[in-house]
Amino acid sequence: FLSQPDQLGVVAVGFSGGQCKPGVDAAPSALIASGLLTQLHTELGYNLHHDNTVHSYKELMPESDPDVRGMKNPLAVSAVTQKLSEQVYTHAKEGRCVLTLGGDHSIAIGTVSGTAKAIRERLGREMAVIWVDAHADINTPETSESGNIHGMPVSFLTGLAKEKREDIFGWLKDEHMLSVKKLVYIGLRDVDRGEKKILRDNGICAFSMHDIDKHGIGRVMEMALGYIGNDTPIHLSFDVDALDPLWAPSTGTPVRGGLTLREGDYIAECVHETGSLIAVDLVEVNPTLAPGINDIGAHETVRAGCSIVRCALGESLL
Ligand code: 4U7
Ligand code: MN
Ligand code: MN
Ligand code: MN
Repeated sequence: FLSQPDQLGVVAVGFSGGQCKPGVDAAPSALIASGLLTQLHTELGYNLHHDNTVHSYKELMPESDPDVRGMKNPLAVSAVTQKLSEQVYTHAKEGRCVLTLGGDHSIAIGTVSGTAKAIRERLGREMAVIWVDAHADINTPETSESGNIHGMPVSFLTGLAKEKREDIFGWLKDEHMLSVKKLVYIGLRDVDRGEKKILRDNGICAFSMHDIDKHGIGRVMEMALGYIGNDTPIHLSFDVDALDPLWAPSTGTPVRGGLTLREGDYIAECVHETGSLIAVDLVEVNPTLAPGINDIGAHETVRAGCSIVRCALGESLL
């Protein structure tokens, strides 16, 4: 699906407005400082298309941003994701794979809408999304108890949540949308009551930690990729909190009982092996939330995030 498979578009998104804890905006710089982009170039052989900027989108920040339908920072998140959607679209329409370094998971409203539109225009097809996360991020503004938009991106992307106001996600048009039938979750273990009803009512394909314990990650990936089917472009949206806090403690909403680092890497490797990967998001690394002494937690979390990205983009063990 990539007309330029060795070309990688990179967007670094230093944005934290989809939730309340500062620091997740520092992740792209930390990931890049630890050598991620250099490795992708020198070890994996990608030609990088990157503006060498960590975008903070300061120019898009509204003077005041009151809650709407309980959503926090709705104008800021909408404006940033609208701009990001265009950035990602610009890479994807050239046939490049797109790597987005977040930022909190609200930014997936921008990344997924951008690739969905580009894939429709280039190939006349609908892509699939593999959402690897402890959480389902499918709250509507009405089911959300926190009001944090990083818990809502999937509901806006699938049209389960809608808002007429152009400046609050009303810019999302049909061409940006993802079908609930083309969505697969892996790693779920902290799903809100309203979200469980949404998953059930819409027959959404989801593999929880229970399923991974029961079948093993090998069988779960067979089932997940079997559901998507060969010959469907895949956008991988990886929330680092899918990993167990043992491996990735520096994240805003850690949940115990998660994936091992190897299981996370394996998921990414399997998606790479399909040859259908068109985009990767790595989100929710927060290097300022560092349990333990001497920032060990932050260092380990950044390292885990880099590993996931390298596996998705084709680093092999042998
Ligand atoms: B993340 C939560 F209530 N569901 O809506 C919510 F548990 O992108 C958490 O996956 C959302 O990190 C977590 O606020 C969003 C909560
Ligand atoms: Mn998430
Ligand atoms: Mn999460
Ligand atoms: Mn989180």
